[in-house]
Amino acid sequence: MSKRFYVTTAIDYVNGQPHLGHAYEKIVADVIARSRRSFGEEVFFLTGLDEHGQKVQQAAVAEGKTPQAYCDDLAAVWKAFIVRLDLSNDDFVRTTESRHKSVVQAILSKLNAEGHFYKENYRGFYSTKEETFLTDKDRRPDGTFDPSYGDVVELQEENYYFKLKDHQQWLIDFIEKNPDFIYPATRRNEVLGFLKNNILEDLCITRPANRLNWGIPIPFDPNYVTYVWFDALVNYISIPAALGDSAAGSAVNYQPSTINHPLSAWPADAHVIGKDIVKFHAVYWPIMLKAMGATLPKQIVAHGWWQKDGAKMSKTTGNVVDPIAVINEWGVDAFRFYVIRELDIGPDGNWTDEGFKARYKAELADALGNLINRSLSMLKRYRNGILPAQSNELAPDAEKVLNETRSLLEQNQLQAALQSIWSLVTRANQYVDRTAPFKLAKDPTKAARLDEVLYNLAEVCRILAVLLWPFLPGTASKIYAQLGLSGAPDKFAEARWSGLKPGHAIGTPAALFPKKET
Ligand code: ME8
Repeated sequence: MSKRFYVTTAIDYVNGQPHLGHAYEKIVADVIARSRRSFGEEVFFLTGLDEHGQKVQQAAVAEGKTPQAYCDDLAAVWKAFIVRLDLSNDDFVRTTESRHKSVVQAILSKLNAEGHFYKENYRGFYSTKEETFLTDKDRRPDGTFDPSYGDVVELQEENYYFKLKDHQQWLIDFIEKNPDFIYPATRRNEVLGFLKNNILEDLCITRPANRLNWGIPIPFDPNYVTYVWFDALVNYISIPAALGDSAAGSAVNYQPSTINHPLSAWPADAHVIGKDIVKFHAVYWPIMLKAMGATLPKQIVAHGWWQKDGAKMSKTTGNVVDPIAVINEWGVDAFRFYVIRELDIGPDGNWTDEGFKARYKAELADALGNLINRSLSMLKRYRNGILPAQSNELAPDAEKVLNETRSLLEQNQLQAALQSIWSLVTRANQYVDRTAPFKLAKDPTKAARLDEVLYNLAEVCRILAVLLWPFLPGTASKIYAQLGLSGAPDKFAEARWSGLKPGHAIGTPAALFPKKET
């Protein structure tokens, strides 16, 4: 059985509100997953929820619920959210599931038995909001801690620590030898700079159960639960292990009982995450995996953060984008298109309602929508919807875009891939303007030329459906249906010229992106 292409998102804090940033990250991962499937690869796409920790415990108490009941209620909201985004995930992990908890405990037992942990008394500062210990290095010049840490309390407690320092030089060497491990290069350089200029502090991997009990119990010491980040990172390997992946299972010392069709996915090919959690994924996670004896993921794909109207999104100031409201009004594909077209993976992005509407009008309604609609309507009107003889006039343009798009998708250049696809949309719209089929139709001596033009346009529409499928799956399927083709346009190999056969009857054209009065 061949290994699947394995792509993940970060797992979201269950007590947060699903917002634009979460939606963006999931759509990026979905486009990557769908494009690989389109290339003919088998894929495993995982997303899910991070459900443990003090904040969840406190919020549940405040609502008079048990933490599990509180998480179950919110998990339903998140699952509905990903359905609205049209995600093609294969599984959905919740860190409170026993299939995940068993693997976390198996890893803890293994690493403990192999001497990776030690117990130590610590006196210092603690941020509950970030669930992390702070040191003097975290203070601002005036001696205070940044308000983003919330209330910082001084405490003294004994905990278990994971020895990270021993692995520091190995990690530097690994990142240097594997230039694609952290994408894009700006983030890679930041991580290398951090590792070369600081001595790694060992990682505190427990919290005393008498202070925080909403966590995975430490198998070798009942007085402790697992630090939420150690728990959360493990999701990427626990789910494959639980689904019978042998590479994952042997690394984590965990074999599920009976699995009929064991998964083969580890190592992950792409962990898609935001810029704020690069250190967890590019420093702690590789060291955890190395200590376990697991193969490392191929790539950490770190995207930037969205702002709205040039300012941080914040519920308190009301400066937020509600993805569901946008989807309700404009459709999921318009939303998916805007976030990928507007923001390349890496830099920060800025959502403006005006920018969204402008792209909707110019690129979706006037460019793509108009091309499909007029091409198919003219074929219907002038040739009764029947494909004329094959003609190859636009074949070189289509072929160029096809090759370019594939290579850009393989390099995570999703924004550039959309630009490339739109170059074909523009080319075909210019072709309509230049050849003027509505004039040709009036002149019976130009019938052969009109046949050529109509074939070329319909075939470009079909190829566009295939190229667009990873990005705009609903729209791509509608184009296929309007072309009278059955099945989904989900195979990249079918984007080769001459898929439409002469004599084929198309379906009924209909507007894909209705114009709106705004
Ligand atoms: O960090 N723009 O969860 P989370 C773009 N549970 N992306 C954003 C964003 C924004 N404005 N705000 C957040 C956690 N994100 C942990 C992850 S993984 C083992 C554990 C991204 O709900 C953020 O960068 O706070 C992260 O990748 C994801 O949303 C989940 O954030």
